[in-house]
Amino acid sequence: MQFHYIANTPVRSSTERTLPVIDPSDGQAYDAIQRGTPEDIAAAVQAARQCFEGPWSRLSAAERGRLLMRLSLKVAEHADELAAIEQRDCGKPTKQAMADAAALARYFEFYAGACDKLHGETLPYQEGYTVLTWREPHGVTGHIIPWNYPMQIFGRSVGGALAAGNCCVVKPSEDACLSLIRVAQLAAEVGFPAGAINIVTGFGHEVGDALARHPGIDHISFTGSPAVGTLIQQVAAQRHCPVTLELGGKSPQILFADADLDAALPVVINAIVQNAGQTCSAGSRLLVEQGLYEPLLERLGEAFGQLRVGPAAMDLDVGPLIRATQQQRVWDFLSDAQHAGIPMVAQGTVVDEAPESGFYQAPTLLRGVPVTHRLAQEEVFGPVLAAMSFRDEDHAVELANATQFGLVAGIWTRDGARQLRMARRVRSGQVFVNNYGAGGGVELPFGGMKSSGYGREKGFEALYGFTTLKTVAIRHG
Ligand code: TXE
Repeated sequence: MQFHYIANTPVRSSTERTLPVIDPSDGQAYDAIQRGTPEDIAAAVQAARQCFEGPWSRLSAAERGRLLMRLSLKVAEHADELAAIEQRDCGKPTKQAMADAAALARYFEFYAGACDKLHGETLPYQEGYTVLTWREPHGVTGHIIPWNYPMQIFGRSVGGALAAGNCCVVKPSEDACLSLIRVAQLAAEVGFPAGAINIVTGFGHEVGDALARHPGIDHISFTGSPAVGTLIQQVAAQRHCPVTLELGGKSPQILFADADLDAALPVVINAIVQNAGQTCSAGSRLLVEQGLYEPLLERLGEAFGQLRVGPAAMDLDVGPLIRATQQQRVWDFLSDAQHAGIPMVAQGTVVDEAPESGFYQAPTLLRGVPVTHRLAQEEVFGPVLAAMSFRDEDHAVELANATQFGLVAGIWTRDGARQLRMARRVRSGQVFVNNYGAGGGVELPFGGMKSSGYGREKGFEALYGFTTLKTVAIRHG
């Protein structure tokens, strides 16, 4: 049985109700979490506020940094344990789960070093004045985390917020909370004061909503679906609470005829099958210059055909999807494709060892996907790659920008001038040229344009979002 973690203490839900924890590899329940309530959120916010106004505010930036560094080392020490927890909870193949644990340690390391580098400025003003700006923490920040990369998203969001001097209330996804409860315990062990990191588990419409509405939350960081992002924004707007939203994408991989295919193909495949395609920055659209289209699809089809899907512990190319409704969502997209006559080029194989009760989906390559079809417009969040061809650079830009999203883009060409032109013209928060960093790059600011959201997490840039700026004008004499 798992508990909330509030003020460094395991806490039961005020109603003592629980929710099952399901292993996506076999669909069976193996543990239980607390089904939190608005009262539990209120308790967590109070603990965070007391910490923010008490022990947390007495720490210097350097001391905060040392604590974060201790947590980074502790996470690294417990990487195997955390990866094993995440693997079972989310259905991640071992390599992916280990990479996530390593990324979590790296986020804390990065933000440990950033704490005492964040500073304001002195500004020119009228004669006889000194004007300063101070970067102050918001206070208590709320973090609503999805199930696809719990540790990584916790690292980038909570790591940045703590570094900037905030205390945090975290609402993990009801589908994946176990690793985060453990990380909060590790934080207590290395000396984080009670209330700096608080975890309340439960349903989004119950505790997530209560968190977004709570007047004691001074900033909300949300990663999830556009629909829930809209709700959070509406709720937060009623009390003018600042929000950072990361709402996913339909990111294009754009291949010109002069691309280095040996370099591109493994990256293109990984960008859509990593975490079974349940990645906000998944490269889910493949735009290929006409002359390259047929030979590329042939090579890619062969590679897709060799991909193997199975239980997380088998550590194959792809693990299960998170839950039955996500599997159904992918099936719906594929059945729509079939009805629309969109040809399937190739599909991987679900291995015989995969229990029927698990949530498996073979990676699927589709070709000739019309730009207006929902497969080219909406986030599938499964291992489905939609290929289409383009005539020239203008056409590539038109297709790349023809969705509501704008999170990441990959551009593959050897032509240096075209690399820069394309990087400028594609509307997305990140552009990778001759590489594709799905989820990677702790140092690199990350966030979207258009319906992919706004605000930036990761990198030093995130610290600006987790602070508010105060201007102090002092008249001399
Ligand atoms: O997301 P939800 P779901 C996309 C992806 C996926 C789809 C649906 O396309 O197929 O969203 O996934 C909490 N008030 N992404 O339904 O519901 C919820 O408990 C406050 C992309 O799982 O948005 C969880 O903690 N919070 C994305 C978090 O929101 C609420 C990652 C995300 O869940 C809430 C996940 C409410 N009313 C899904 N309702 C990405 N950008 O990476 C739910 N939540």
